[in-house]
Amino acid sequence: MVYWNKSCECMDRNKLEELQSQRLKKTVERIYYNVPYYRDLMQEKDLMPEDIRGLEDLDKLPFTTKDDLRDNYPYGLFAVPLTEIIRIHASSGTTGKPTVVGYTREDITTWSELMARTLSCGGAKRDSVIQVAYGYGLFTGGLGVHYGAERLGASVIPISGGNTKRQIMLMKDFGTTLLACTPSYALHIAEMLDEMGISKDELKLKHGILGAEPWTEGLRQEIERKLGITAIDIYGLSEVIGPGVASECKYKNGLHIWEDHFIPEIIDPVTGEVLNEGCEGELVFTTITKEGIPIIRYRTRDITSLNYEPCPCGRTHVRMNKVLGRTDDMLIIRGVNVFPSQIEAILVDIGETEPHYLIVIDRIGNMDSLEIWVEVSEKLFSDEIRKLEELKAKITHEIQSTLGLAVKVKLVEPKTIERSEGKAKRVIDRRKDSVK
Ligand code: DLL
Repeated sequence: MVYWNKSCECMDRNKLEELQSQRLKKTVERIYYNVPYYRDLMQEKDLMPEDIRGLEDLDKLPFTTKDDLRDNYPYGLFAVPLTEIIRIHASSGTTGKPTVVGYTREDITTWSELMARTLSCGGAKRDSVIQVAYGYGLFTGGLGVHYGAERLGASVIPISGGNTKRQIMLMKDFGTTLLACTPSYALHIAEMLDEMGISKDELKLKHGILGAEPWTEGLRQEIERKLGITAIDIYGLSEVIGPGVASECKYKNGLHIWEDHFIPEIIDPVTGEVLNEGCEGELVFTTITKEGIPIIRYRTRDITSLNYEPCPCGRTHVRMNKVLGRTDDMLIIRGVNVFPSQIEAILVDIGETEPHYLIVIDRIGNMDSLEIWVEVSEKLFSDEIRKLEELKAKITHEIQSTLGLAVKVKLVEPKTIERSEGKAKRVIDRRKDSVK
C-alpha cells in the first residue's frame, strides 16, 4: 500500500483522538480570543475555553451554519487580520451573498498536504499527469487540486472546466493519466469522446478523482466503463477547507475523513442531537488546524453516516459513506422524502437509458406532481414506439414501487438534457413559482 503520510494516515486511534483533543482545545482558545462572534456565543452558554477539555466536551460548543457565515459577511469569522490572509475563496450559493473563506500561508500548506494525501489515496503518483478540469476561481475545486498535485510532484494541466473538445484533444496529446472533475462532467467528457470517434484506448487515462456533487455507485460504474478508469469519490466543502476533507481509498467503501485536521459528528438534522455510529444524519465538522477561519461544529447539510470499522487499506481514519444528498436538496413530494440520488440509482440499475435525467416538480391544483425526464440513446429513440412504451412503463413502475409515489416518466431525445461542466443541476422545482 502506498501512503502519502503513513504516520498520520495510519495513526493508532487512541493517539489520533489524543491529538484531536489537544488541537480542539487550541482551536477553541483561538476562536474565543480572536473571533468576537464565537466569544459572544460561548459567553451566552457560560463557556470558557478551559471548559473544553477534549473531544468529550465537543457537544457543549455551539453549531455554526451557512447563515452565520453570511451574517458575518465577508470577513467577520476570520481569526487573523487580513494581512495574514493570502488567499480568499467563496462559494456562490443560490441566493444572496456568497460565503467567504480565507487562508493563511500555513492553511495553504495544510490544504496542499491534504490534497496530496487525497490524490495519492486515489492512485496518483509523482509520474501522474493530472488534468484539473474542476473550475478555477472562487470555487475551491480547481486551485485545491492544483496545489495538491504540485505538492505531490505530479505534472499538472490547469485547464479548468469547459471547452470539452479541447479537453479531449489535450488529454490525448499530453498523455493525461488522471482526470479531476465532477462526476457529471466526467460523463460528459466520455460522451464527447464517443462523438469525436476517439476510443478510450487511444488515451492514457487511468484514474478519475471525482467529487463536489452526489453520485451513485451505478454512475461510477458507468464512468469507469466508458473512460476505462478507476473512479474515486472525493469530498469537501469550502467552509471546512475545500476538497481534501475526505477521500475514498482503492477499496471504494466509504471516504476516509482526514481526522487529524477535522472532527466529524453526525446529528439529527431536526433536533441537533448527536447520533451514534452507523446512524444516518447530518454531517458536522470542526476544524482543528485551520488558522484563517477555524470553524466550530459546522452543519454541512450533507446526509451520510460514519463507519469506524478498520479498513483493509490500513488507514485508521473514520469513513463516511457516500453522501446521499443535501438536506436542502431533499424533495418533499406529497409528504414523501426523495433524494435525486435515489432516482439516479433506479435509472442506472435499469440501465436501458442514458444516465441523464431531470426531475421536474410542479403543483397542479393543490397536488404536487413529479415528472422525470430520462434521455434515451439514438438507437432506442429510432426504435419502434412499442419498445419505448415498454421501457417507459418499466421505469415508471420501478420508481413508483421504490418511492411509493406516483410519477410521470417522459423519455426524451438524445442531448435534450443540458450537460454540466461543473456541478449538475438535476431538479427543476416549479412549485415555488406556482400559486398555492
Ligand atoms: O464542492 C469542494 C470540492 C471540490 C469537493 C472538488 C470535491 C471536489 P463547495 O462548492 O463549497 O465545495 O460545495 C460543498 O458539495 O457540502 C456537498 O453537498 C457537495 N459535495 C462535495 N463533494 C461531494 C461528494 C466543493 N463527493 C458541497 N459527494 C458539500 C457528494 C459532495 N456531495
